[in-house]
Amino acid sequence: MKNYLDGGEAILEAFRKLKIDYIMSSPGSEWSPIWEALARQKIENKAGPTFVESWHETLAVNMATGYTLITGRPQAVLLHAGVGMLQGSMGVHGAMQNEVPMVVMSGESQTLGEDPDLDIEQQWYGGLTVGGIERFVEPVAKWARAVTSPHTLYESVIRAGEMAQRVPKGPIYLNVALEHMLHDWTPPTAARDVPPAPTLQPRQDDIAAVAELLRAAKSPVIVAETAGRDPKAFAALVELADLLAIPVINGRASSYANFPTDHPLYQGVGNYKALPDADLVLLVGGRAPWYPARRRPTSGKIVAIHENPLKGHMIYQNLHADHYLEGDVAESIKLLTVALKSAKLDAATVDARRQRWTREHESYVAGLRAEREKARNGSLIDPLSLLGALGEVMPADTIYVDETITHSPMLRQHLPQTRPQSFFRGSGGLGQGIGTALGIKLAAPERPVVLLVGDGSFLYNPIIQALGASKRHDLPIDIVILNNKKYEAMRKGHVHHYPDGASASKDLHYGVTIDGPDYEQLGSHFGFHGQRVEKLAELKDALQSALAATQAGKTAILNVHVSH
Ligand SMILES: Cc1ncc(C[n+]2csc(CCOP(=O)(O)OP(=O)(O)O)c2C)c(N)n1
Repeated sequence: MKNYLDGGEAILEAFRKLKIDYIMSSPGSEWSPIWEALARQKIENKAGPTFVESWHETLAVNMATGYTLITGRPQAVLLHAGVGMLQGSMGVHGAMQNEVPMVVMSGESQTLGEDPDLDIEQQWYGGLTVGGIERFVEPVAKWARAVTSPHTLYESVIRAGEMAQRVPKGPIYLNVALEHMLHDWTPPTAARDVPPAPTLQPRQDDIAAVAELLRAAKSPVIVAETAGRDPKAFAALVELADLLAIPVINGRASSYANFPTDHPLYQGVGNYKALPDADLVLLVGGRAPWYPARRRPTSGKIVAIHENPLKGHMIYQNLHADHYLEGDVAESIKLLTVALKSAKLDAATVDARRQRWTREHESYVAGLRAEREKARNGSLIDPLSLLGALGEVMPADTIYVDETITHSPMLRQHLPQTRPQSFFRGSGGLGQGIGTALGIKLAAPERPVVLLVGDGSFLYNPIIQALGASKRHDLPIDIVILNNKKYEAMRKGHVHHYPDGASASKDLHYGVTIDGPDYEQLGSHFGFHGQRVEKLAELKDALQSALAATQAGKTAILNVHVSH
């Protein structure tokens, strides 16, 4: 057996130094140098990343996203040439929008068979080599370049991993020539262990100024949008809100569990009625908190808190911020709490506020309960009944991944989110939910993971490939399809713009009906559990059976026929 020390080993060693746990990949023939290095890693029983193979590029990227959403640590994604990269590009675009760090790589040949001393395979000459894959990737990645030589390869990968973690976090793409990977490599004489990116925090003066605004405020409000992606921020927000009895609202576009929904200060999603009278609004992790953006929701001051408040990937934003605290969200909130703990607080004002918002919380929760009870009517399954049943059946540490459309607002309002990292909604286009859920399961194997997905959205996913990955990598998840047999969002949007048009008048719609398959049977190829649920009376038992199946290691697909 020959021991090659080449560019493949350089890349794998860089991944080891970056403490990358997983290489998510969908195969391509440029990766034989990495596979050779991985085989040696295994034979020599050496520590290093685990190779996770997928049958589809979207899946490989999405699994990396899901894993990093839980752990915060970037992973590696290896795709094939320009074609694989294009296939995975929507996942990369989603990672960019979600500020998820990752190192994505694909390769092509530079010599194309013309080097008499290097017999590369012939498929690279023809359409496969495009001569600059990075041009495909530039618009959807934070940074995209070709590695310049075999001599810069190792440090280029290290730097890609370091850059991905820096603010704004995001996907870094490297085009690696096959020839560079096949080239001999001399490891650096003093290879370093790569430190994680430091946590950034705002200046103490800025913290003191905002703490004073908070201390003096009579009616402060917190609007949280992306804060809860980090469990430390979830805990820090609870401590700050508790200290001053500040009500917490999840922003209209919130995509994470930011604050415990059973906390007496929690006031719901997009429930902005407290904002007009607020004299101070803390906007925690805000991307697009108000709509239309021009409509300032308060006459009070607005403080935007995030390491990257102005998103370069968005074409337009108007946060109306009067102050910024720029740095890690958890760290900024903790610093505010420390400053306020040493300030003189008006206990009577804080007490009165707590009582008022506790009453408001109770009435809000009672309103939600009444909505759910009203929906339990007849034999059909109103989506609200499904959400109620999930709340009753699923354990408190369940992680929900949301890929629904018209049901999403009610889902975010009604699903219990009492633990950190119990809710995620992706960015970008449809079709990424299953992969994200599988990546989340990989990072949190002890927690139940439920994907809630519309029938239309489900069909954009690489379903068979994802079920294969669930089986092969032992990642059992619950897939609950909210099946209304249509793209309801399309119908709604059409009627919104043409309320008295031909379609609305004659109920004649294009782009709406879905004549889908028996979704519950799709898992049968893998020995998975599946059930079609059409009656309300069957729903709870069905959810329990699905949970039992996942606890026994099998993914479950529930095809729930919802009434709208
Ligand atoms: C990749 C991609 N293609 C198309 C769309 C456009 N789109 C947005 S919502 C939607 C309908 C989704 O249908 P479904 O999941 O059944 O939800 P419903 O509208 O019925 O609530 C479509 C097609 C998209 N967002 N992403």
